[in-house]
Amino acid sequence: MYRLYGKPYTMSMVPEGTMDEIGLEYELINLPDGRSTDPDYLKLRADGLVPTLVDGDHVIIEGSAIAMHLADHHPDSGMAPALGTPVRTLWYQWMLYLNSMIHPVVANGFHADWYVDDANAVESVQRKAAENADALWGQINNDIAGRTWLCGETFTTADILFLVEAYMHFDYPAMFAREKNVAALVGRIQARPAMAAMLKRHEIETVDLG
Ligand SMILES: N[C@@H](CCC(=O)N[C@@H](CS)C(=O)NCC(=O)O)C(=O)O
Repeated sequence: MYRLYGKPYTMSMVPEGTMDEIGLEYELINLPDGRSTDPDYLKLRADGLVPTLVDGDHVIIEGSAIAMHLADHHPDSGMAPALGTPVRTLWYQWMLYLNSMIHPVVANGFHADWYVDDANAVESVQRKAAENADALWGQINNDIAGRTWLCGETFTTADILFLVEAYMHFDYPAMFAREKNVAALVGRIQARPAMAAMLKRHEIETVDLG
């Protein structure tokens, strides 16, 4: 059985939601808050962060990479578009864009103290991160006009990552009110039974986007 190391309301929701959508059984181990210093966990993931998936002898880190691995290993789920298709390329684009462009900005806001020595600068990092996040979601909003799901007509892991990143925005109710296409897509994603159950389990205060 898969074993996932995670924490509530973190990137571990991405592989967790992927396994829920596919209908896989897994053991979930929630770690205590903060970077882990447990030597056994550090053997799995050296930076002490979550998530980590143990799949037999195979250890995989990075929430988005784990989700892509799971989707590829369960092709019937349709969670990863078929190799060689334009939708597959779009899937790569969104998985990497959300992971590498949006998530670091979120992390800048949440963990501003990781990025500056001067405690007085923390607030300014947070403010700038918020500004940058708002600008990026505005661009995404224009980009996704008319889409049913992020990659087109099929629900994929990119939608799960989209949901997680949207709900990690520092002021998601205001962002949803401004960015109507983002709100509509998040509304469709969170209406799926597996996604609704996951948001509830993580005690995320959802916005009614129906
Ligand atoms: N891009 C990395 C992000 C890893 C990361 O920043 N994890 C955070 C949670 S999202 C963490 O473990 N933080 C320690 C803590 O806040 O307790 C991934 O997806 O694996």
